[in-house]
Parts: sequence; C-alpha cells; structure tokens
Amino acid sequence: MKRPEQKTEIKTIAGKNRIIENIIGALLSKDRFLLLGHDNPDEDCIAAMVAFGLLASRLDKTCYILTCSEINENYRYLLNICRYNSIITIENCAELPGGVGGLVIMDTAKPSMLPKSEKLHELYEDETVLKIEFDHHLGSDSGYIGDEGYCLVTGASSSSELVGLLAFKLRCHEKLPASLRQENLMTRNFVLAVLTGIIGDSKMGKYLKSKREQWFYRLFSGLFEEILLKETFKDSKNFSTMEQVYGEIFKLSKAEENCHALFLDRMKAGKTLRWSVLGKEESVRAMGEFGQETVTAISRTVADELAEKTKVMGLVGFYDDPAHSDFIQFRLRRSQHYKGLDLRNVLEMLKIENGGGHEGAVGFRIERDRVDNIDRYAENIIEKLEERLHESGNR
Ligand SMILES: [Mn+2]
Repeated sequence: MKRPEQKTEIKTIAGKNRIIENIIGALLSKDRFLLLGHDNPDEDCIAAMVAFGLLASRLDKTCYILTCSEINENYRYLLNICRYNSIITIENCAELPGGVGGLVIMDTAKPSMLPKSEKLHELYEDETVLKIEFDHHLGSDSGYIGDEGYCLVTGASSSSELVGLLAFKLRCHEKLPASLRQENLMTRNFVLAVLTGIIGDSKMGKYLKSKREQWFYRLFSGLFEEILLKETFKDSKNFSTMEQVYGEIFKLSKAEENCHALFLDRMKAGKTLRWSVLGKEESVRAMGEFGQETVTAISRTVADELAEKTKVMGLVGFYDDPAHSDFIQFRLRRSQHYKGLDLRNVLEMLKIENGGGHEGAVGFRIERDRVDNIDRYAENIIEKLEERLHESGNR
C-alpha cells in the first residue's frame, strides 16, 4: 500500500506500535543522530528535539541539535537543558557533523519548511542516512519527510507528546540492554521538555481538543509532580502555566551547573587519565542539594568530558543516596579518539561482577561497606588502567 501524499492519522494502535518499534530499533542500533526542525523553531519543535536528545544520550548515543538560526530569546532556556546532558547544539547549518546515521525531523509540516542548506540537502539525499520523523500537522498541504515506516506522524497535542509516547514504549522494551533497563529514561528534564511542548502548542492546556490529548497532558503533568515529590524540589504543584515550567527548568539548570562544578572541582589527574569521585559525606550533601537523578546524570556528563579531555578514558564515582541503595556507583567512559580497550574487558580485569555496558562505556556498583576510601579505590583503578595502557603501548 502506497502512503498518501499528505500526512494522515495513523488509524490503529497496531500501526502506531509498528512505527515506534522501527524507531526504537534505529535508536538502539545507530550511534549518531542529527535532530532538526522547521525554520524558526517554536517551543514544541525545540522541546521535541531536546526530549529526543535526552533519550538518545541516556542510551549513550551522540546527539546534535541543529538550530540553523539563532533561537528566539524566549525559547533559549530550553537549550540550557542540553548543556549538561551531552547534547551538542549547532547553530550553523554549514557545520554538520560527519558520520550521522539518523536524521530526526521534528514538528515540520512539509519538506519546504526545512532549513535550506546545501550540506543538509546532501544529507536528505543520502540514502544510507535514515530519516525519522515526529509530527502532528496533518492534512491540507502537509507532506512526509521521513522514510516510510519511520514517521510517527499522527494526531497529537504536540510533537513532544509523540516523543513522550516513544519513551513510554522504550522504557520497558525487551531490546533495551539490561544495564539501561534499571536506569530512569524519563528524567525530570525529559518530562519537563515534553510538558513544555504540550503546554506551548496548546496554550497552557486550554486548547487540548480530544479526550486523548487531555489524558496525555494530565499523565505528563501528574508524572512530573510524582517525580518532583520524590526529589528535593517539593514546592511545586500542578503544572498548568508555562511560567511554572520555566521556573523548574531554571532551577534544574542551576542545580546541574552547581553539581557539574562540584565534580570538576574534585577532578584528579594521573599520568594520562583523569577521574572525579565524591566522598561519603560529600555524596550525602550532593544528594540533598541536587537529588539522585541530577547527580547521576551529571556524573555521566563528567565521565564523557574527562574521557574527551584526556582523549583516552574518564572515571567518575559517588555514593548512592543511602535511602536509595547501599552502593557506590562508578562510570568509566572511553573517548571517541581511543579504541584500544573494550571497557567490558576492563570489568573482567578488575574482577567486578556487578556492572555492565558496552565497549565504550560501562557502569559498575560496589557495596559501600567494601570500600574504605573511595579516593584510594578510584586511584587504584586508574593505576591499573594506566599500567594496562602502558603495556599495550597506548600512550
Ligand atoms: Mn507543534
């Protein structure tokens, strides 16, 4: 069956699921994604890109958000979310990254609304690059941009809502690596981004047309309240205005910035590698001030940064919130410039059983009672790694 020229509602749940299934397959198998939207992107468009970028970076994918123009001052705050979440924003259409496996097009009714650039055009034309599309503009003069089977294009309050739908399916998906299943994909930032898109496009939820749209909006604002109640930011109520969402994103960005500064302040350097760990009391303070989720997310970002700084590897560690678990969490990340060691083998080498990941990034957990001093413990790991690097002639 040939798909119609103009965008139409996906009629069945099975039809939607099939497309979501395809998109999840692509998200798990490809490594680099370039996200873009229509010219002069609005809140929903940016929020959908940010939300997708957050999901992908949780899966250790590299994500670029291409804005192609200076973003409207009022929406810039949304891009703040990217700063500490390993999402790279690019303003210049002529500076596209190489090796992109997937192009993700958000909230763009028809091909002619895409930013115009020669480089981008080459990417659209490149058949080896998969085009994934999320959109809720249907009928009239709309037209598909994504590849057939990869367009989550259907009736919804916003494009962000459709990314929210993807996250719901993804978080308990059987193909999700076991190491990621225990991680929370729907972080505060993710939920805030989706809410921003829904509220932005529906003017504070007032113009949500169908019962289903209202249901989705309530689901996300409810979900967010629940997340906030569990965390330290306990003063928030129902999210019905954009100001409230702004306020939360601002608070969260500030917390991320401070948490990031703390990790960088604790950074130590060996002969080649760098690491940063938070001690027992310091972790308690960080958990109290920033919350477990932010500490976890920022530690990942810092591991990436330390890896890229040394061009080899970076290690981070902290004590979990005692209310949460009895473990110390570590994360070891390999630079994009270094392929000499499969990090899964490092776990073996260190005789660590409670951990996993992929060749470029692993996480592991050690019971807190088994470690006297986290600084010395981390230093010991770094020494072993450096010895190994030395032996294998890498630096
Ligand atoms: Mn929209």
